[in-house]
Amino acid sequence: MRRKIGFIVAGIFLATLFTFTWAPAPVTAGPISLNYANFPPAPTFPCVQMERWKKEVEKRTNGKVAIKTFPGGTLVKAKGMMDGVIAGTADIGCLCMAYQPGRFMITNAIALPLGLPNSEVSSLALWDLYNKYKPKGFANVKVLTMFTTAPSNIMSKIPIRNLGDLKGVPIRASGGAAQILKAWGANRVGMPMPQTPEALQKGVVKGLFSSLEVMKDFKFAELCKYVTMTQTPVYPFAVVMNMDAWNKLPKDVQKVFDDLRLEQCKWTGDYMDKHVIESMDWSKKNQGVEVIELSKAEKAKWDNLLDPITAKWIETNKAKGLPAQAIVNDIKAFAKKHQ
Ligand code: DTR
Repeated sequence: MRRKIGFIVAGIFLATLFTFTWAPAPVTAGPISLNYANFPPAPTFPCVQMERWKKEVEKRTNGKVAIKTFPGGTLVKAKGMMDGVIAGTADIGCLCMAYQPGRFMITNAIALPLGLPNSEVSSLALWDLYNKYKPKGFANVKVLTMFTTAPSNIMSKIPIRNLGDLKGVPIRASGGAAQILKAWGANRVGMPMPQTPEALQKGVVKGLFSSLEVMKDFKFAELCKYVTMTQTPVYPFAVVMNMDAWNKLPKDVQKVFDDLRLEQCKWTGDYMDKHVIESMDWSKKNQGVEVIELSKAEKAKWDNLLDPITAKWIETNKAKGLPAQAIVNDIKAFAKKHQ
């Protein structure tokens, strides 16, 4: 009896050993699962474009790929997005380049006050700019798409009808927009968008400088009853993927992602432009927001103060070895092409 049990135990042992050492690797069932991190809340445009991309990917790969989305900075926060993706905390992440301005010098040049007309045109120009210069800042990731916001305007609790009204007023903005607000005499306060609602509520700032879809998406229209139209600058965004995660994808899935790059750029630009209109209709009708158009003479004063900014950017970056003048010329030419 003992011998019999001994044989059975030995048999089980050998069978187990064989299974684990010699059996072929099991075929992984189910879809490839990827995490996609985003920093602002779900109803905002970076997350709306994320959900659209997820839907398209899942459809076009016939369910071979499943995207798990994390809005609201739950997986990676605004300023840590690029490093979070490089480290693999998230497979994919959406970042606002203005939050790390020194890191994305070339693509951030699209945020100079160049009078770009709308999100669709400037998104396509940004995509051309990225493809022409392939900046080092993106060398360690796979770029899945890029896009920009619509042009920025001042949203405020107090009416700003001229430069005098803006003098010393604390206004929240990030990145290159800081220099613009400074040139106009405002007191620029820097922080990423997700911290802005609290700063406005607490009165740390009296307004913000951004594209106008946030009036509805963040309900800023409930606090900011005035919008002063300046229509500059746009902000560039990128969606990037961890390089190892990218390299592990089957070729047919990589093709789906690649085919979506330009399409997603254009889709987001178009969505943004339409959503700004919706947001302002809602703000005026439901929240009684007043839109202030500067007179021609007043606007000329504001514009004159911005003229030196681009010239200074060219000079500083030329000294650092960047083809700065060519970059600015290219942005203008790309925008003209897409207009
Ligand atoms: N204008 C930039 C970027 C930005 C514009 N709309 C949104 C919505 C959600 C997050 C960021 C942004 C900014 O002011 O931060």
